Amino acid sequence: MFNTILIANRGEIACRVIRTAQRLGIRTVAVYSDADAGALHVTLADEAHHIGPAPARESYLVAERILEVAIRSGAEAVHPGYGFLSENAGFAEACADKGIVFIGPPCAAIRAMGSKSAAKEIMGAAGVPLVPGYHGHEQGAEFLQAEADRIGYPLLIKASAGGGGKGMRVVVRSADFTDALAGARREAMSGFGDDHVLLERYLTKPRHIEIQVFADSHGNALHIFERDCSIQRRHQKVVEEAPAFGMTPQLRAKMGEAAVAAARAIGYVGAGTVEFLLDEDGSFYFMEMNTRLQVEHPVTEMISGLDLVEWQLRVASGEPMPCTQEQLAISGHAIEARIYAEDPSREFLPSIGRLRHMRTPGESAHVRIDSGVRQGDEVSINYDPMIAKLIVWDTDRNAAIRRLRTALADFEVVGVTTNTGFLGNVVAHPAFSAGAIDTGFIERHRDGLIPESVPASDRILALAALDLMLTRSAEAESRAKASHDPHSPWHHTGGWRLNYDNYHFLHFIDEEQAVTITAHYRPTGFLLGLPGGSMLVRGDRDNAGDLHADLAGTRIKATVIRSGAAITVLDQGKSHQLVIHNPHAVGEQDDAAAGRLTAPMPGKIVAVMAEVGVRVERGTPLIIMEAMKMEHTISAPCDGSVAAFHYPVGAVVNEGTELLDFTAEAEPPQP
Ligand code: MV4
Repeated sequence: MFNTILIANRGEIACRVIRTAQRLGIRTVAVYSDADAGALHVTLADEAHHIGPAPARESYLVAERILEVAIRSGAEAVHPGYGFLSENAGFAEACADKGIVFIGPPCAAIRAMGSKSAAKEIMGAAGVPLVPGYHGHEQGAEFLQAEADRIGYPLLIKASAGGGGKGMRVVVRSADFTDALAGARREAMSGFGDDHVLLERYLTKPRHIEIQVFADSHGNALHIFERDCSIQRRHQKVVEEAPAFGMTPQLRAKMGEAAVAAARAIGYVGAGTVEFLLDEDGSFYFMEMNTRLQVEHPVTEMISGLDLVEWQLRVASGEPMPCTQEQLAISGHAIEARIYAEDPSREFLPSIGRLRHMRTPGESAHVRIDSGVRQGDEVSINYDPMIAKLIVWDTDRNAAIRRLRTALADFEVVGVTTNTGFLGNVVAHPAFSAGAIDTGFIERHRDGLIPESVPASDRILALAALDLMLTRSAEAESRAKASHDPHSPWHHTGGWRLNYDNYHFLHFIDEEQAVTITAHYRPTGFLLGLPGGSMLVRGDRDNAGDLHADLAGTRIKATVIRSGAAITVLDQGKSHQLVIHNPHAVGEQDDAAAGRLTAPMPGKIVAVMAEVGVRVERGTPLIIMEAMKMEHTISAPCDGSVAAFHYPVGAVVNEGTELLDFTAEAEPPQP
């Protein structure tokens, strides 16, 4: 076994690999870019080395730099994680050349699976079922037309060098084939520099079923059952589960056998995944093989009780696999949801900004969270916006679904928009519970899955108002204590007015609408005037900052997070952001906006009005933001120049996000 390994990755997978390595007593070396200097994986590792600027092509993808760190740190092996260099045969080869173990398959196996048509050639020869079609070298249009007519329609034209759904065209009738072929070729050439295509019968409602395989260097190979990854959006997996709904032991054995045959056909060693399309009639067909550990491997770990990274480390160091096929068994059901910083209501646009608040459900035998970020971290535009993987396990699928719905509702994030509401709608959908799942699930049920933005309910407004009043009372109390005359009536917050009932006006902006709540003081709390009527409320905050509220006799616990003018209420699994609005201080607010270089509220950068390093005078517009269908100008707070803009035009940022660095001009010496 290794003494020291380098993890050539970042985020949750780097943290995950470090966790297992440290459990095995292995020293861990991390690498990080400028943007990840304070990242969790850097903190967790035993040592960490800077490898370059934020862009992955200048850091995590620079093989030479990673190898140089491996040699300098004495790492005997490199774990590539997934993505980045994990399926780069050249990197695997470069490791071997330096006498460093690449924790993955032989580079020949990586190369063999790199081309779709070559992969199909090998798999077909190994007896692995292929979709009826043509994947040979003859590419003449007439020949391909004849092949298309032989295969039948609907037909799929796929770019051999393509992947992830890119370069695919469906042809429904023979007369359309010639034009479709020409179009597919053009796209393949421009997209991949290779216009080689393959033809397949088009499966209209397939499921994406993948088999986890493992092989060691002692000739052993086995499978660790299947995962259903059909819930995808634009070829990006969203929800994965194991075992697959409705899978029979017989079909599982046949698919497992085919997957192991595929692994053996390329002399595989290590963790791999064989992806199949499962047709409605129970036929299955090889799609592709991934020569790395997959993002979704935790669901396999949860139902098998195995640690696949431990297996990777043992096998890569020359040990045989810890188990035989006969010793493996499925227990229960696991589901994974990928939590992204993205806005489903804005076509899933990435949402960047600082995680002002992040609280995850408690982990247990039922709930696992693989994350590479924590509260306070920036979610940047540089990398994949996945915040965490939320994995649940229970004894059966319905129990696991219930577990996941609760855990998603308890997953609190403020500072970026996330897809947790969307994920909750997916797993709550009757079609999901019924197992009516195939690769078209999200498109088919799309309307019911995207959370719609609705005005704040009286309950949300009451929680925001209560939190505001508790804050004002606490601030007044601390002011009174700090003053020389603590008992002065001016410190009294009871809203005292001569001959009038004691109350405050609370002004909010909600979904671009102004909302005013009156808060009347009462001996036991506040009587709120809400859009739907009056409500007597009271409450207090616990040490964790949670709000324990009594709303007209209903006792609840909610989270209310303030950041600047924004107030976010997290209640019943939903997050609702309001903006505190003081109509009498518009000038001040504008001045405040002019002085700050942070986003005044969530919005989109629509224009950058200055150049880095060029002198500007106080008040010169620097950035134009669009928010709530209004334009907001971020202006120069004083004479000086912009040192750096942090976000490009088009970026969607959250309230409080630092937008630029500004260098003030030195004040001329006072006479
Ligand atoms: C197919 C198919 C239907 N019939 N091949 C999409 C990307 C690549 N993994 C292969 N893909 C497909 N190949 C035939 N003959 C449907 C898809 C497909 C798909 C496959 C798996 C998971 C999600 C998908 C989403 C759209 C299309």
